[in-house]
Amino acid sequence: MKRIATIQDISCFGKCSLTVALPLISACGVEACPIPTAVLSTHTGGFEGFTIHDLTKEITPIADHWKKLDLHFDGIYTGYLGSPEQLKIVSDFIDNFKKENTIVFIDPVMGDHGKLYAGFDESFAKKMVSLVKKADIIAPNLTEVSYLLGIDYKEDFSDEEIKDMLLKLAAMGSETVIITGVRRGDSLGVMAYESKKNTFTEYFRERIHDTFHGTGDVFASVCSSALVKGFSVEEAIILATDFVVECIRHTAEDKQNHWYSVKFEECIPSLVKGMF
Ligand code: PXL
Repeated sequence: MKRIATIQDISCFGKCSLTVALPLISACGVEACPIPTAVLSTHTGGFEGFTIHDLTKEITPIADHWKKLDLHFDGIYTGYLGSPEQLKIVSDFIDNFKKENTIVFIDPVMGDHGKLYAGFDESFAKKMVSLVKKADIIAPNLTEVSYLLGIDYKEDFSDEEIKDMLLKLAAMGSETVIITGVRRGDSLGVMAYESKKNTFTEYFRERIHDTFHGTGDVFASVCSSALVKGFSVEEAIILATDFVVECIRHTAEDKQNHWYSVKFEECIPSLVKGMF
């Protein structure tokens, strides 16, 4: 069985980061080993008065113990990281645990819809660039792309502009770049570039006019799991996008009660079908 170490926060209510990654990586048939970087009472996208307890000091001792146990990871998947110090520690973790066959999947979680999440600033975004350089695969949304590349955000970029961004991001060092949340008329999808093959891939689905927190984490969890299981980049993108669309469709009917994330749980059976 393949194994992924996933490093991100645990938001106890709100379904994002680890509370999405753990069940979904497991559902894909991959062993999930979490390093929680912080405990929050909820995610930061719409709840007032959330609490945060930083766990930066725990990361290195956990990594040291894992090193003593000689643990091997087929994938390292990082998501929401809360401080420049955490970026550095996670970068050291990658240096210590990346072996020839380890896939390093970095989702440079920083913002959405043109805005940074609460607590992030432009200097953090600049430092995220050094972590992104360590990745085999990165999966930013367009907000994160605009901060990584220092360009203005807009909702509709042309295909040519997206291709240019993919090439610029690949030049930073990661072999595969996947940009999520690309709009094309009434469709929404992802565009990717694999530098080893020098090929562009894209996958678009119908755009649903509802947005939910946590869908980036759903995409990254499924995509990283599919990749460590040996699916191609194109196959992983299709599996992950179709699952996100299904989750959004399923949740949109109950948006008032479930505005804080998607009801991914009830869609797990179709994810399992695609994975095995
Ligand atoms: O889904 C990304 C994410 C992860 N972790 C925390 C968040 C968010 C998005 O708002 O607030 C704590």
